[in-house]
Formats: sequence, structure tokens, C-alpha cells
Amino acid sequence: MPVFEDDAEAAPPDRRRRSSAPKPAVNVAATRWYEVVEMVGRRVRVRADDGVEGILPTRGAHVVVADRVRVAEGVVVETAARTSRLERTGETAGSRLVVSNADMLVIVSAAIDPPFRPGLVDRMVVAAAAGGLSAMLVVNKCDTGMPEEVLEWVARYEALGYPSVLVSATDGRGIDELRAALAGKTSVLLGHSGVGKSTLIRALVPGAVVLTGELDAWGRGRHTTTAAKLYDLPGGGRIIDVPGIREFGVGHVPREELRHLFPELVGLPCKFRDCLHLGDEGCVAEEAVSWPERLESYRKLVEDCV
Ligand SMILES: Nc1nc2c(ncn2[C@@H]2O[C@H](COP(=O)(O)OP(=O)(O)OP(=O)(O)O)[C@@H](O)[C@H]2O)c(=O)[nH]1
Ligand SMILES: [Mg+2]
Ligand SMILES: [Zn+2]
Repeated sequence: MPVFEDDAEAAPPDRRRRSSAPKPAVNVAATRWYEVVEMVGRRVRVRADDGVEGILPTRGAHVVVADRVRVAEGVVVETAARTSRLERTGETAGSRLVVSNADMLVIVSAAIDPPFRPGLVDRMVVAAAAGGLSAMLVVNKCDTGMPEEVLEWVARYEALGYPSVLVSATDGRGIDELRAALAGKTSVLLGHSGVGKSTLIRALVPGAVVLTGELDAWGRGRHTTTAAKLYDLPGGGRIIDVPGIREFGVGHVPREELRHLFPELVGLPCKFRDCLHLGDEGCVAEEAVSWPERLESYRKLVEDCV
């Protein structure tokens, strides 16, 4: 595959001079558009439509996987308007863009280990809706057993309009169904570390070199994913692997917005039209929600959001 000059390697090591020197004028006629396909430390791997690839320093430009960037002389000079934004808010670091331009968020859980966390699913579907992505659930590791309780949770989310697939990346069950759900879209896999996101990518993308959390032959090296990376699916469509998340908050979503992102709270006949569904006089949210934990999730998010 053709590769253009790796700018960071070619650049002089004199950082002081580089930062104080005026930026060279960019020959706009010589620019090209690329897609960011992988984060590589503080650099990004980019790929043009014709397959030309390269690794670039971002030089302060805030870009994420699936961003379309214009590059001139080895430097990102523009990021195209994003069609969607998947953001998360951490307890300390504030809100961060995870990926852009994805069509669908695939929320990956494990059947048993690590345990299914409905509160996390509630926050993830909110982040998807707020950022303009659809959402679906995948429960992996079905070969290890399937607790009745997890099936119940999945059925509840199905009833709210979030499709789901039960799969096993290791024995292959459900993988064809998942592949069909991903066809033609750009999807992003998100979930706790160890739920099997990278193993699923390996099952979906034959020949992909993906490091997963398996122990090597010597019982060493748990290869947890450290950076986001985009893969092409054989039947069309793309899939993005991201590192497992420890904290996934949606503090970036305005609290008045939240009630529009819980499908069962939309259009409730509460007494006041702008009801925040916190149980004030004339609020019918308690009768309307599908299950009590959903309303708890919603109310907790309203409290947490500014
Ligand atoms: N039994 C079983 N184990 C699985 C399955 N899928 C993945 N695993 C195992 O689960 C462990 C973690 O898998 P990974 O694919 O690395 O998990 P991940 O979600 O990518 O984790 P991070 O990269 O840390 O976010 C590995 O030991 C896998 O072999 C599955 O379907 N069944
Ligand atoms: Mg991984
Ligand atoms: Zn209400």
C-alpha cells in the first residue's frame, strides 16, 4: 500500500524553533482529504479514498477516528463537519469526543463476566441519541451461560426500540445476525474492558490483526485495546474498536434535553408541558416508564447534569 512521508519522523527535533516559527503557508491546491482510521499515540493514521495511508502528527488539532481531515504537507489543516459525535463525560477530565461520523453505537456487554449493567446501558443510549447515533445491544460470551435476568433486561431494551443480538465471539453463534445488523453502516463498539469487543472484531473481520485480552502461550500479556481503530467489514460497512471504558457519564447533555432522549418519556401527558418528570404535581412519569430503574436512571442523570 502506498504510504506518504511520515512527517513526525522527518521533522527536526528542535521543538523550540518549530513552535516559534511562523506557520508555513499551505498550498491549498496540494491538499487532500483523508479519513482518520486509527489513533497512534499523539498521532493519527489516515487513509484516502484511493487507499493511500500515512501517519500524521495532530499538532493540537482535535481529531478522532472517522473524522475526515484535509491534509497539506503532512499537517492536518481542516476537519470536516461531523455528521455525528459520540461523547462521554468523565468524573475528572470533562467531556471527550470518542469517535465522530459513526451511524450506530453497539453497546457490548458480557452474559456473565463482567456483569450486565443496565445503568451504563441507559447512559450509553442517551449519549448515542444526543450525538446523532442509533444504538443497539450486543450480549457476548453467550457460550458461558445466559442468566434469565440478562434476557429480561435485553427484552426491556428491545421494547424501547433498541435491537439486540446475543452472540459468542468464540463459538460463533449470533455472529451472522450481528454482521447483518452492521452491514453498510459505520458502527462503534463500546463497553467495559473484557466484554470481548476486540474478539468480536476478529470474528467479524477475517484476517484482521487485533490484539485481545487473551493470555499468550506463556500466560503473559493481557492485550487490552489502547487506542481506537477502524476496520472494514467484508460485506460493506465499517466497525470501530475502542478501549474499554471505565467511567461513562453524559454530563455534557443539558438536563432539559434528557427527557427527549428517553423514548418512554417523550410526549407524556403531564400537567405541565415542560415537566422535567421529577415527580412534581401532575407528573405521570412514574406510571409511564417501562420499569422503575429507568426512571431512577433518568432522575439521577438530571441531578448530575448542570
Ligand atoms: N468465553 C468467551 N470468552 C470470550 C468471548 N469473547 C471474548 N472472550 C474473552 O474475553 C477476554 C477479553 O476479550 P477482548 O476482546 O480483549 O475484550 P475487549 O472488550 O476488547 O477489552 P478491552 O480492549 O480491554 O476493552 C479474552 O480473554 C477473550 O478471549 C466469548 O464470546 N466467549
Ligand atoms: Mg479490546
Ligand atoms: Zn412529568
